[in-house]
Amino acid sequence: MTAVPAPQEPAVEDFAGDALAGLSAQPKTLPSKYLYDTRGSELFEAICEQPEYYPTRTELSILQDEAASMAEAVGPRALVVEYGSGSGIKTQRLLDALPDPVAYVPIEISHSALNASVAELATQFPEIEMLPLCADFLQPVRLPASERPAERVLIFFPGSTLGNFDTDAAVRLLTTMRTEMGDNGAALIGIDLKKDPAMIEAAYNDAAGVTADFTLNLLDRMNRELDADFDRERFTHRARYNAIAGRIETHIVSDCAQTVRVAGRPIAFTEGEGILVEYSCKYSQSDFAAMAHRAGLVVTRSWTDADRRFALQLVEPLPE
Ligand code: AVI
Repeated sequence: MTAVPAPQEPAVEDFAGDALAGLSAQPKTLPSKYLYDTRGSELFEAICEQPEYYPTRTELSILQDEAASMAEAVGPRALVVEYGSGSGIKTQRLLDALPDPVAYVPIEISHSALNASVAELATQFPEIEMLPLCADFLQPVRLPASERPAERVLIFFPGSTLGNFDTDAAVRLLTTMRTEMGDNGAALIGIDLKKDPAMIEAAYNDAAGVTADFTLNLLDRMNRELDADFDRERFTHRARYNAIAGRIETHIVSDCAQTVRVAGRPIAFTEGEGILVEYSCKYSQSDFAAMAHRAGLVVTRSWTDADRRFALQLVEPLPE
């Protein structure tokens, strides 16, 4: 299966430019998308296996327990679009549950990740047309037409990846979904719910140190790719829940005053100074409904686990 490039090629990421801009800003930041090089993606898979990291297994259990009800709400012959292609088992559960989906369209910027995910699904679901699209899902794309006519578009965005965007960016992404789904479409979105802060913090500070390794891998990546000279031993992972903003804020914190070179430029750190590398926003049902409303969408169904840790929300266009 060959990936269909979007009409406009995805922009090449400018890691050096983004890193230097973020590290020169006050406070220092780095875009969270750079956490996912090959090693970072492996470490993220390992995070999902940690006992403290409840979102993945909770979302999977909802997909399993509520499959029939989701199938009924979505209906037959959907064209299933997935933003990103990193969620193999969740996609399988959804495609298994839906009645006669006509096509699967993963939208993913990395050719290799796209091809790997589609190769596996194509053998498991030979009757579903695979239409991979190599593009940045943050930009609106024209969806490919399936051979068999689709009843409606269903956009699948699991994993609470929406929570890695701040509210305005999340609303922009929901607005893109609203455009892409058309007037008859829907989106099924995984969100992590607000709960006991201790449980949330534990999920981002696992005892085995896998999340710390994932975060600090960004320093190794800059050393490799940007000719930087970070000493990992002089930095610490810190993930704290900000209850007012309702989000985990992950920082890489400098243990001492030091100057590091990145792409030939000196970057000075004071002792205790942090680089913000990720937000993981947690929502109440009403927080999410308000964001959806700003994007012209309404929550028509919501499925949660018994402990109300996580939710899968079905959103559809707001009636005119
Ligand atoms: C991908 N994303 C939804 C994860 C999260 O929970 O925010 C990334 C992650 N970062 C640390 N642990 C997991």
